[in-house]
Amino acid sequence: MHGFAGNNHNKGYFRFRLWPSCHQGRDEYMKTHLYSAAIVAGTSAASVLAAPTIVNGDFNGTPSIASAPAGWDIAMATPDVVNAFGPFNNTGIGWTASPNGGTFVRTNGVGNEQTEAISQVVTGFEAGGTYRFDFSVTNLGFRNAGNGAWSGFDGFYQFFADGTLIGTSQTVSKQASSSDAIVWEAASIEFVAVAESFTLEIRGETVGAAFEIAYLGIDGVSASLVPAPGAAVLLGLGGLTATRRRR
Ligand SMILES: [Ca+2]
Repeated sequence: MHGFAGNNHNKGYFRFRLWPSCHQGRDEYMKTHLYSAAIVAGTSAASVLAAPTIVNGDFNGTPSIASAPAGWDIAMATPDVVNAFGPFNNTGIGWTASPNGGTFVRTNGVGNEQTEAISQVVTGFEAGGTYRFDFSVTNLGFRNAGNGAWSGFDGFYQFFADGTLIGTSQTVSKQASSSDAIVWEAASIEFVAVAESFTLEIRGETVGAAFEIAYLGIDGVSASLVPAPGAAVLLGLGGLTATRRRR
């Protein structure tokens, strides 16, 4: 990067190329090329708007109790990184993989400060823009390894931006028995960003009271811009207006 900006030979080369040496006048040339630059700038702005960044939304990692996948922090209590065999799968059958595949995050929704959550400072959003998080959720239930009891409340996921609730998933229920395969459901939330960067917290919750635990799984979190109707056209017009003012 520094080589390009600081290289006088390159600068001179581009000056030579920018200024025409033949019939076209300098003013006329600049009008044409500023016009083109405005169009390009409008296109670039649209690309930036459409590129929010979540690191390791796949929740890739090594199965581990009381941990968060790479790129994520433990926000509350003790979430787990798990694969088909757990930790905490005592059912005797592997957990079905999510559409995202690989490892996923298991969070207990406990209904109090022991509720489990992960977080990450995400970037690339535009204040005022409408965005959508897509992800997969499941209710794992819990089989007691000792007496085989099958327990677990219904639960759901909450998403927070800098501590403000921005969306809630549908509620998911455990299967009828511990020998039934878990089922993943597609989920999404939409929200209006208030800043370019914020702390995204993903928290499991239970429909029950405190300590009535929902044993939940989540995987494959991605973010995308929800285009406003005509947004690209407005950006293009903005570029043209700026060019006219400069003339
Ligand atoms: Ca995954």
